[in-house]
Amino acid sequence: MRWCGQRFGFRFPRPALVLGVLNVTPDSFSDGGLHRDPGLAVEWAHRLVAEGADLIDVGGESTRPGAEPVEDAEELARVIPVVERLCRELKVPVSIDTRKPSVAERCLDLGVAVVNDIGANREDPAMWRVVARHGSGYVAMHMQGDPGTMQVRPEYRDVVDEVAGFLGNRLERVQECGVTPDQVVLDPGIGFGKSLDHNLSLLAHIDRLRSLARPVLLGVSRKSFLGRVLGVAETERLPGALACSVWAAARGVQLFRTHDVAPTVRALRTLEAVSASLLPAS
Ligand code: HH2
Repeated sequence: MRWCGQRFGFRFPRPALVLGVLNVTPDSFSDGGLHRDPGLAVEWAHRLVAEGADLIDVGGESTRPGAEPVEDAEELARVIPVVERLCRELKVPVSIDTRKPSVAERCLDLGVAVVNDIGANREDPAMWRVVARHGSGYVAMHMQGDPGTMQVRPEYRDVVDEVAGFLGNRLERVQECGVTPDQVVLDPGIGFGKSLDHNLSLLAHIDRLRSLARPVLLGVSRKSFLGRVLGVAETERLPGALACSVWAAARGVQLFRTHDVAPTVRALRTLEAVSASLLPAS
């Protein structure tokens, strides 16, 4: 299996890929305000790459539960100075975490390789046309509702079935707009319109997404469901995130979005060393 676009290409099986998170927002739930100065943001991205990040995922709008939407112009003003420099300076692909076709398009013009679309639940195909036109990578993430209200009593008949069905449907819809399957990665959207039980069920049965025959991306880093499991604040959630990532990697998940690149890379490399010593079942 391949995941590729005009500016990047990865072939699987291969060691798991790690996306380093770079939020240039004032209000992201765990790193809001830390990277608002473009110079510091770029420095941070270089550090994440040195720690082993395979891609850098830049976000200019917080999508934490209860977040208010940000205007296009404001989001562009936040991300463009950083994206411009990262596309020139980094040796790894840059991805843009946005729901807005206008932001995606501008970033792709500057050299961004991947659109990470947490708003893949939309009905308007404008974003998919942008991705098709630029031949970029595309992450389609499941979200029930919108960040403003998504955590108000999320409901599913069968969360694993519904999320898998949604992602399969998006894979078809994007192709209708000219995006090829090779460009697409699928993400169950942990924490996006899901209760604690929904998140845990999705993780427990994450291997069911393999039937979609596309690489799967997981974002658990510092998320509140870990706080509920462990009873700890954001700064103390790394062991929980590593446990989930290793669990998922052992079940075939290939991409991990994280704020904590070095420990995530080390945990995944350890798992891969153990797996490489597995004897075939007799
Ligand atoms: N989670 C967040 C943002 N973008 N993208 C994908 N594909 N998958 C995720 O799970 C995901 C995502 C939320 O994390 P963060 O960026 O740290 O927070 P905020 O939305 O507050 O900026």
